Amino acid sequence: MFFDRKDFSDQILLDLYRTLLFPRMVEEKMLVLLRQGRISKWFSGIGQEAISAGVVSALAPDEWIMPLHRNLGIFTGRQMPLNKLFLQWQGSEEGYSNGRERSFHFGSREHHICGMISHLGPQLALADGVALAYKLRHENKCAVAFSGEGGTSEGDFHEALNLAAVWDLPVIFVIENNGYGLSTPAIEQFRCNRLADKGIGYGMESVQIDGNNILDVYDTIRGVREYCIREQKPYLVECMTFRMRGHEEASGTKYIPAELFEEWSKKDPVSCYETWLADNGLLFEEKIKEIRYEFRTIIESAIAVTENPIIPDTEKELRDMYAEIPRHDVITESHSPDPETAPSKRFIEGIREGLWQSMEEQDNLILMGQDIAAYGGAFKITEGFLEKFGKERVRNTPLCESAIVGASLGLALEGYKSVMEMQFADFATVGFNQIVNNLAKIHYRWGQSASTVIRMPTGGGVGAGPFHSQSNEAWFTNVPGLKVVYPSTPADAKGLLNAAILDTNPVLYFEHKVLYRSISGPVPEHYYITEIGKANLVRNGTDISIITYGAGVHWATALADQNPEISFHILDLRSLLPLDYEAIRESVQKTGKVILLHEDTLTGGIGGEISAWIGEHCFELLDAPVMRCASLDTAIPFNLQLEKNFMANARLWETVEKLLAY
Ligand SMILES: Cc1ncc(C[n+]2csc(CCOP(=O)(O)OP(=O)(O)O)c2C)c(N)n1
Repeated sequence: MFFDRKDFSDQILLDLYRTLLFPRMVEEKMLVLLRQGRISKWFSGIGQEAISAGVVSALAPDEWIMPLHRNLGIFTGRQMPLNKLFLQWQGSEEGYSNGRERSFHFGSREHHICGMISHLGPQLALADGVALAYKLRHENKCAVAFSGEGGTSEGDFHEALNLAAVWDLPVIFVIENNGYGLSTPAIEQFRCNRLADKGIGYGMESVQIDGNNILDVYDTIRGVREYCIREQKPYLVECMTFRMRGHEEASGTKYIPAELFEEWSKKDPVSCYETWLADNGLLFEEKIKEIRYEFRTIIESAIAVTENPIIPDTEKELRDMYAEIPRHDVITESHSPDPETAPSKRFIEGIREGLWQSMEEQDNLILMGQDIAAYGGAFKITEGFLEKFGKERVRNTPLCESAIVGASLGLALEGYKSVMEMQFADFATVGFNQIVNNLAKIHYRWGQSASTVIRMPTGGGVGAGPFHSQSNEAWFTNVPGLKVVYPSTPADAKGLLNAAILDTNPVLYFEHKVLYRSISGPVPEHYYITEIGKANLVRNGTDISIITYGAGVHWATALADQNPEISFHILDLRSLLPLDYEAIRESVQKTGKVILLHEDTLTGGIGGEISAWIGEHCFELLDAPVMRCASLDTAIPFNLQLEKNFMANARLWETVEKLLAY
């Protein structure tokens, strides 16, 4: 292997050796521990260490890295204490994730490392978000994200690279091409000659290098980093390497031809570099022994302190799913505002005003979404925002929901808040993984908050068919770590949006499209919040309780207006996650007869969950079975008559009659 020392000092060359050798020795120890059954799983990076060591050495210590499962060298290269790493790998409470995460699936703010979730691909867009934060602050920094060659087949790879290119973000995308996915060879993974060639398609500079040559990696990344910062552009680096062990230790290597191991063992990154240093008089045998002894001692003493079993604390487990909301002195409007003092506005204006005032209040708030800038968004909610707040904060995005949700998390890592407009709630499906796995779980996993809001224009009634009208809120109420809010009045539309933006957790904000321009009501002009998790008593009554939200609130009040002889008790939940159980209990107590009404389909809708809770906790308060009134268990149809028939509202009166007659 040819090493070109360029202008590197002896000290740099020796430091690189140490950064390269240490993870190799840690790994060798891990393999022993694995055989002894002291750790459960290990993804080996033996043979690939030069990539992590070169990358981490070329970056500033406060530049974020998004490593994967074979990048031990990133963690050790950032000087993370080895004993804490061992504790992490053994699932100890004293590791980096309170025993909640395995192997490399954790991060550390202190070390500017955001570890992966299991899914390959989504971490790439986080680097975009971080790089956007650097760019907005005009900092001389760039972010780095890793992918294996297998991971490049994921849609997330495409979205992240395209977004970085379009937004001119200083990100280095590093592909570690070790020839195999789990067992799948590169020939069954892609058809381009070199993965570096993909850069051309994104309008991005790229290079293919020898990933086993520490000096090549270090020098390339150093230069590429300078380029990314100077030019404010991303760069793709393909590092050719080989994995000398199985995908993970239990999976073996039978599927890899033996000749490949022979060939690549001659290119071992550690021994080749060691030999070169020795040949050039920079290392000698005694020194090598001394360094290895030093490392062995560190490693042995780090493992010695690892045997504390976790005593589960359920309260703590539940609490840690969410980040604490910081104290603030914003006015909380908990009830419907006074129509005498607050001007009447349409629902859409409530949303718009909340967004506008939040943008004024918080200059670290970024808006992102398709067509939201000059065009003002599909529903014109952000019309005029570009002119007022500028194109850095009001950002049109390419069509890449997953990358934008990922970027919002990257922004959060760097202290920015963002509101993403999902053009229609239906399209959350293509950002689903980022929402339910990355945003939702990160705080529980390693204490990082994901302070983002996703606006979800939702619901039917406009004849828009199965993919522009769905009620998909229940997909998310099943995911701990998320908050789900769903206003029904203009005042709550504003207050809940402001609260969502102030919250430190990921909040899905559902806004019903039919309500946008059909509903008006008093909206206080000042900046205020409506507390998340608090329901609103719309009507106090004694015969039947209707517990509902969104459009359901208006169906219920219309029905109550038409039937004044029945005393309806109507509760607007406003928040679906968390639910206001106290208000639900009070509603049950008031009438003993409960209808759970929602536009969402019946099976698996939130009504089922609330019904179960009432059955468990309020059984003695009931005078009749809890009834659910929901939309049909079908896709939502296009034809208006079919759609009307689909809607829960079509069966509301018959449900009331049934319950009254019980
Ligand atoms: C989205 C997703 N699909 C499948 C897997 C299972 N899986 C884990 S690692 C792996 C192979 C990855 O290959 P590559 O990206 O080349 O990285 P390498 O493991 O070779 O470093 C697979 C299929 C996963 N983690 N995520």
